[in-house]
Amino acid sequence: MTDPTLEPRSRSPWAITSLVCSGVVLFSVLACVALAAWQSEGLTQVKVTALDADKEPRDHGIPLLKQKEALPDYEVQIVTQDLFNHKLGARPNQSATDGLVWNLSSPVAVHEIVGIRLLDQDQLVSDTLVEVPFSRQPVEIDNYRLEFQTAHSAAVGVNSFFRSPLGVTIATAFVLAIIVIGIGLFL
Ligand SMILES: [Ca+2]
Ligand SMILES: [Ca+2]
Repeated sequence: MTDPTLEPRSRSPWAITSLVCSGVVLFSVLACVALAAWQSEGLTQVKVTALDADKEPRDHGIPLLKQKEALPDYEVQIVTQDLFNHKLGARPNQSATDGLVWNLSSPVAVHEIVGIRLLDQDQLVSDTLVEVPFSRQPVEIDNYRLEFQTAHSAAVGVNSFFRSPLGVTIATAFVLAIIVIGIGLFL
């Protein structure tokens, strides 16, 4: 790589170092863009459909008493690699036979998702009904069909870049290269 603005005769060790550092900066920026684009797919919507209303959980089985309240209280959680539970909230007293939809206000990167969990919320401990890995195809398990929608976004890509060890390494190389170039300018 030759830079016409640099005269070979006057090239000091610092000039070579800054040239190398400029290369590192350029490479880091390109790697950031490439990795961010590659990891930019985020989960935006979860749809849950119960296949058989008779098999949905109920809070009690007493006839005529509070039939509306007895309906299931579905809740969806997204579990990510850092074992963080993204709680999407509950839908109290609603059957899922017509399909219930949860939209994510901030999409979760799909490559970070370990599982998508459907629960029936309860006053003490919510019961996990099913848990499935992320899938681009609809998943049918037990009494439920789960469908997922995704979208690509720069925010998801950049966030997951800075959370990955490779991203942190590249960002560190970028910062060090900038510091070295900065020192070189003052010498
Ligand atoms: Ca209920
Ligand atoms: Ca319940």
